[in-house]
Amino acid sequence: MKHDIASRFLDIAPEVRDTLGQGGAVVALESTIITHGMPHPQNVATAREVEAVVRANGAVPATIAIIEGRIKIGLSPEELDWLGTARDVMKLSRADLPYAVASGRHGATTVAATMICAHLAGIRVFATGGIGGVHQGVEETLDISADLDELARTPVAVICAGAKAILDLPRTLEYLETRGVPVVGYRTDRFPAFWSRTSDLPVPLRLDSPEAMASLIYTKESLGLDGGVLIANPVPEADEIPQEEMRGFIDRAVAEAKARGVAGKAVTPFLLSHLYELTGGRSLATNIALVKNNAALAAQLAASLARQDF
Ligand code: PSU
Ligand code: MN
Repeated sequence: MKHDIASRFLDIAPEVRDTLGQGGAVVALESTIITHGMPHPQNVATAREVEAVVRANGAVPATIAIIEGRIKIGLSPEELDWLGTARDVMKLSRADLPYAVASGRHGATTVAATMICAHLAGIRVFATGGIGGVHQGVEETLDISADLDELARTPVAVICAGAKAILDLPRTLEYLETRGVPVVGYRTDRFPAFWSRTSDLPVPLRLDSPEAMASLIYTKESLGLDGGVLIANPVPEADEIPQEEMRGFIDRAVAEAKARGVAGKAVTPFLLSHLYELTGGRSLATNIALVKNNAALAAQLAASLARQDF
């Protein structure tokens, strides 16, 4: 545990606490994907499956959410079920996490907030779907996800399938470079675009095994370099929606969001649900597949870090 103060606010599930205490492998999982990223009941089914994938790959899952102001590190099956249909759940990033805790609210953690909570609990690896990034039209809106700055400051490795192509991907990568975040392609030279295995962009760095990534994280920590590492893991080929096919859907969804004046925190959830309609549900099937794929890699990485076999 990072601070004793933090323990006042954290409820760490017994299995997670025991595993961390023994230096074992734990993978943090976010909850915004459950409350704001997928429809019910696929959200709960996916959350369960993702936890099972983490276990099958040698680590203990810790899904993170705020319930009545308590920071939960690891949810019970009942809590997970409840979260799947709960109302009045805030979408929490760095800016509003302490508000939700102080006022006893419920909250789902985004990538940024999940990193903060994972770090407080002593978890070094976190699997998600896609990170937030620089939005298209940033010149007008200044909409840059707090996920990017969190990656620059909090030492948690985030395994994602790249960033959603609803974002401005070149500027997202540029921003990460400026802020000193290592962006590593897993067995790829191209930055993946969430539903699609590749974008047109090269990925800055490349590693081909969980052990090599564990070595990078260990070395970065040993050198006293703070901040996280972003690992970009392409969706499996069988589940992808190729870039050319996705582009038209994305352009329509982004235009619709703009026409309706959707802004701020609502943008990402709106685009995800609109794309679900436009693709006849295919975008969701891909989303589920890529999250599971990321959970497997995250567990392998956490296990390697725990064994120090690099
Ligand atoms: N990836 C998904 N579904 C999601 C998100 C990412 O597949 O719902 C969420 C993550 O929690 C991410 C957030 O942190 O969207 C980014 O939101 P914003 O752009 O408002 O920062
Ligand atoms: Mn935003």
